Amino acid sequence: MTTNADLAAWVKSVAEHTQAARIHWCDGSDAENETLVARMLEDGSLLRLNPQTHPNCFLHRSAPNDVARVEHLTFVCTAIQEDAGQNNNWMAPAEAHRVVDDLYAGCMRGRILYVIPYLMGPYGSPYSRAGVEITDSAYVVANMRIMARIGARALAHIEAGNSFVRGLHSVGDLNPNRRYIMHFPEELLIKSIGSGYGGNALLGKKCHALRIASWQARTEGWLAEHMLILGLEDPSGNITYVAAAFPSACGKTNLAMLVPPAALPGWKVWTVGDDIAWLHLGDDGQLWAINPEAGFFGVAPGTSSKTNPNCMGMLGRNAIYTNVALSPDQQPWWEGIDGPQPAGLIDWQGRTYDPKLGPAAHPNSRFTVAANQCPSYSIQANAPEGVPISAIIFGGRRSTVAPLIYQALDWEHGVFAGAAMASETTAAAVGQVGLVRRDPMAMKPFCGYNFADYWSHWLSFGQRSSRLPKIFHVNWFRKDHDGRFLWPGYGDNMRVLKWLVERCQGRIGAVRTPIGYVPRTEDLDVAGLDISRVSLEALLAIDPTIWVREVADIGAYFASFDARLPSALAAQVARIKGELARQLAA
Ligand code: OXD
Ligand code: MN
Repeated sequence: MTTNADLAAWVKSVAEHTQAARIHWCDGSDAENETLVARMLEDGSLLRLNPQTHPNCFLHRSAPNDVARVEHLTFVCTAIQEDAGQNNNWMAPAEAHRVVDDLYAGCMRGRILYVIPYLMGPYGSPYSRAGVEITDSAYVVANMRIMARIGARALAHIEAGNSFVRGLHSVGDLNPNRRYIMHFPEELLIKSIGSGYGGNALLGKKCHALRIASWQARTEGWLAEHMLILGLEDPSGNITYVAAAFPSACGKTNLAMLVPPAALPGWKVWTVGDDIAWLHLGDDGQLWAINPEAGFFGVAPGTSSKTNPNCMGMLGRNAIYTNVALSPDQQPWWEGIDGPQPAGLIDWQGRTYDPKLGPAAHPNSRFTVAANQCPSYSIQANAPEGVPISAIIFGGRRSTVAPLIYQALDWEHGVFAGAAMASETTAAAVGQVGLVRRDPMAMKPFCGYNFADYWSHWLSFGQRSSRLPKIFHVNWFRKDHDGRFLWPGYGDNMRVLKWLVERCQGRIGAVRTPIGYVPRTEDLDVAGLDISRVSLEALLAIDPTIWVREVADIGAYFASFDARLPSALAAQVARIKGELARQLAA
């Protein structure tokens, strides 16, 4: 129950409309979690994993048609369509309410309605924001308990008079034809039905902390971004904080927890967040970042002690796994995990594993685990003021075109580099994998308003401060002519980050090219790495002929935003085109 009359009235009206059997206000306590887990073990929505090897760990198998975010069923419902922009599906608010409200009618009959008050961001931070999710899924409650700060303190924050985002979620009948993820930014409201999958159902994450928060951030002068946050400690003990945006399933979690190679002694990475950053301009003119989340909802396949030892170090306890495979001794298993594949695997759908039926673990199978279990968790991760960001990284998955790293010439060019980002699609969203699509700032699925206005908002920071972070672009995924990755990636990405830190500290040179500052091959520390000079040159090469095509493509994409496109971005296209033409003519 609550003393907040608006909240009480909303919960009451939802309970009546959905005909929930009863209402449970979540307090986030261990006892509550134990009751919910026991209930889920009984109804089969959770399976207990091996308590010897994985204490307090569980497996959840979602409906096979409900395994990823559904961008085509995700809507931003603003009063004026252009405010949502061509980057979002749009429906008029009144119609959207009607469509989903019809589906909510009676949808919780015989079920418990859980009310989850939650806080996104550290306790006591002026940047933290509250929300309340109503859901009929105990699995959602258990995941929200890990991913956000739920319960009494969040409710107290709301009852103290702070605004909150309302999120209504029901698994409905899990029919994809009756599945919608609706956002009403003008009402600070989310309505989601028909899916129990993470990004569609854990409403604090993508729906609130990105889509609704990005809208709020524009009106209030801050940024809500799809970015990891990490601290890079150099051998002198100095920590440079970096925020990095990559499209889904491009290794953000691995990068956030990177373990530097032994050949770079004295370097260390501290994890603040792996998915979302809220960035505010401080009185000192620096951008300060908090991670609004309290846990990780990471992609399991490919995670191993080689690709992410820190992650493996936190996955053995208190974790919820979704759609991974199961070994005969009840341990979670996925493609790419350490060791040989055990005989007698059960696949993610609960069938005896048969390679003819596909992979054992779903390619978008996940783990949910508390951030404070991470061995590299930063002591600054809960600092109310956040951490000061010295560099922003944009990155994509590109087999060709983009070099291993470049630094933007200035803020305006950096915003261009982010807006022009492109990446090959992955399994994190429903749809064809491996197509190149423009994914500005990795926010294509998550920006709650018109991208053209979003880029103007980014550019406006250039007028507000002269102490903004430097902006870089990276591509770990460049391939050679035979389709082999040129760069080893994972821990060795620290070598690229070392150059970045040294650029921030003004200690290392670079070559000025039309697309930005690129390291000379000798500037990258490849001590102890088996890589040829030819490969290094290929990784750093900028082919002006290919870039002429790339910039034409970027220009055409920008032009589709018509008159709302900020002129500074069109000017960057013209500048780069001109410089490339002069280079080709020389
Ligand atoms: C995620 C995603 O789950 O980006 O973080 O899809
Ligand atoms: Mn993400």
